[in-house]
Amino acid sequence: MKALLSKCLVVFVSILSISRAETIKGISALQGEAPQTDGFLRVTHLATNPFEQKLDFWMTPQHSTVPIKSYQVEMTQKLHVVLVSDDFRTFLHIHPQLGPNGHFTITQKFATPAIYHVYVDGEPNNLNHQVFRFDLPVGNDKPAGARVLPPTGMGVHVGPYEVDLSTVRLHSGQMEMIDVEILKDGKPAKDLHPYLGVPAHAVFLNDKDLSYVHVHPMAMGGDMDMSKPVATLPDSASSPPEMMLHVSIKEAGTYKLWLQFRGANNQLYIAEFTMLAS
Ligand SMILES: [Cu+2]
Repeated sequence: MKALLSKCLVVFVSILSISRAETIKGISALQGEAPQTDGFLRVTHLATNPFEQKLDFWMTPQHSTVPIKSYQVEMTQKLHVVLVSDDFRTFLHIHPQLGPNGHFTITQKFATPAIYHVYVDGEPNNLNHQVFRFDLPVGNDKPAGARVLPPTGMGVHVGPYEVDLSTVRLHSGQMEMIDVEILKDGKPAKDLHPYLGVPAHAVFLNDKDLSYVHVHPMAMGGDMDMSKPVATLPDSASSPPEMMLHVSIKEAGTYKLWLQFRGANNQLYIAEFTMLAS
């Protein structure tokens, strides 16, 4: 027993000695908005597996070192984290858990080496959305080079579904409405369910400055009063195949849109579009 303990201790100490941690200050990434807090990420790289990293996020009032402890629950979570590889091919949406010290932590496994752009999106201390971007090298610290966003058209296939938008061309500086329809076997899908309380989640990233826009389509025909907070739906609810996406893009450019929704058997799907904002 004693021998085992000392062996464990040796292994533990050697892991400690080869893991390294660094703190990265976040870049404000919510398009068109000035930040009201600062954001930080402490990442612990474990040399035992470069594709597994411990992530620790926190926000502070500006120019402070004291983590904020209070966050609003939004779309069923206190912090939404989106990770996108530099080539825009990999998209992950995760939810670290808030501890009493104001730190959100999660251990994240990555499948492919890349620089990941990590966006944290939360509403601390009753403020509006604060979004920060961190650039995290995972097993590779070279940028992917120029991102190629091939035109997708207005309809894409994902799993058994076809997702159709009414347009992939937007006008910057104004509120646009995009109809979203999800089909299965050529007919409006009847087996959709909310994901994190809403029919779908839409994240737009600008392919040049990496600015972030996150919106949630609303059920067509439902209560579309945008002045009210969005009511979240339970996972068991059914979700309509027709939705309306209100989005205001502030900068002209090319965007990738990831539209995430939940279909039959609790399965998540991501429909990917290239959008052009003039
Ligand atoms: Cu989320």
